[in-house]
Amino acid sequence: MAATTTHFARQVGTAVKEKIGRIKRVQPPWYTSLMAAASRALVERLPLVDVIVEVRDARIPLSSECELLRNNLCSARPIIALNKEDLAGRSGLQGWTHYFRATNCISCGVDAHNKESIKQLLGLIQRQVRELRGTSQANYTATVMLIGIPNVGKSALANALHQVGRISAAEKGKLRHAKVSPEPGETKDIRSFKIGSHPNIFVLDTPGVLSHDVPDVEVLSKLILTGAIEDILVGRKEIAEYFLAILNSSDQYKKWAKLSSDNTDGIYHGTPTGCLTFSEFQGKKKKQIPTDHTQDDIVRHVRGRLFETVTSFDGNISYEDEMGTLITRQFTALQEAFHVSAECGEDAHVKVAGKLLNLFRTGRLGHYILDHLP
Ligand SMILES: Nc1nc2c(ncn2[C@@H]2O[C@H](COP(=O)(O)OP(=O)(O)O)[C@@H](O)[C@H]2O)c(=O)[nH]1
Ligand SMILES: [Mg+2]
Repeated sequence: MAATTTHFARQVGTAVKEKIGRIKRVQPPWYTSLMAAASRALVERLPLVDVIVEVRDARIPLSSECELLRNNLCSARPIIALNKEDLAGRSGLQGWTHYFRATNCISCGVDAHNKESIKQLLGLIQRQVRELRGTSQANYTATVMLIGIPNVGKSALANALHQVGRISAAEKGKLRHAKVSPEPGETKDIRSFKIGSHPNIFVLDTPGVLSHDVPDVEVLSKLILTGAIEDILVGRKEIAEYFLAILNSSDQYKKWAKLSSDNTDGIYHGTPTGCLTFSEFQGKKKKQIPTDHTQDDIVRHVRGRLFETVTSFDGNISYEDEMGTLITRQFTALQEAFHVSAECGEDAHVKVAGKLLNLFRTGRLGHYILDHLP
């Protein structure tokens, strides 16, 4: 990570650490009594399962390591599933899967929303099960545990494996659903889903677990940016500033030259050039039909403005204060791109930050891997 980016990461992590220090709780806010109970339940179950799939966020292959697993040795060799491959970029992940394989782990990139990708993960699980089963009878039953920090996509993977897995037509008719949510901490219990017959394979979806120790500030900021820890511990604006520092130091924006207003191929259908007043915005909103198409226009407009602001900036972004100046300009430019009314005053930048983070977290502002290969 570039030195300037580290500065913005540290700002987020330090703000959170200070807040935790001020509230003087014994445990950090994410380590709820539910998480403590879940951690105990997982430690008890770990020795009983046949295959462990450690689900990590592909954008942070190291920072999303599940500490509970590191501290509790288990007989099974875990499969490290780098989920959300679509957000990290497949090519960037290759080095990581090689790295994990070199450390004697089985590893693969996964996209929980892609059937082919799920089939590959299922293949790895079945291979492990076959090795364990050896020559035992056909009614052999294996249990696979999905384990990881919150929000890495364990429940989404459990659902996808359950859908894709080889189970009878009658069982397919009664598919169960684990709750999937963009907020961390939604899975409260360990639940089992059938993902194969002959041999029977069951996958356990589990609640996300984090350590009760506060991690290093940079890891903390990455966990917040990627959504493993809730935003409430620090202002959204600071998190979005950190994201903009990453974007400005990356190559992602360079792909968006065609979307800048110097290159209007009729791309900004109906987007305003000036700042809208609140009543103008309300009037416009009534006329708009909220479709994905509208969203796409906003995404294009946002990308274009980001490209313009970085490329027209004549300061040196390797200095923290100059990166800060660029980021302030970007907030102002994005206010218009996101149709945030100037009347929102101070709140305008917070609104922009929330919308920008949403686009980053849903992969609409490019691919990012925030950790560095050791
Ligand atoms: N883009 C993308 N989003 C995913 C993927 N897997 C899960 N998600 C999203 O990540 C969020 C957390 O997923 P969830 O399964 O509830 O995570 P859990 O807390 O680990 O069970 C949800 O908004 C999911 O839709 C993936 O492979 N790609
Ligand atoms: Mg879950």
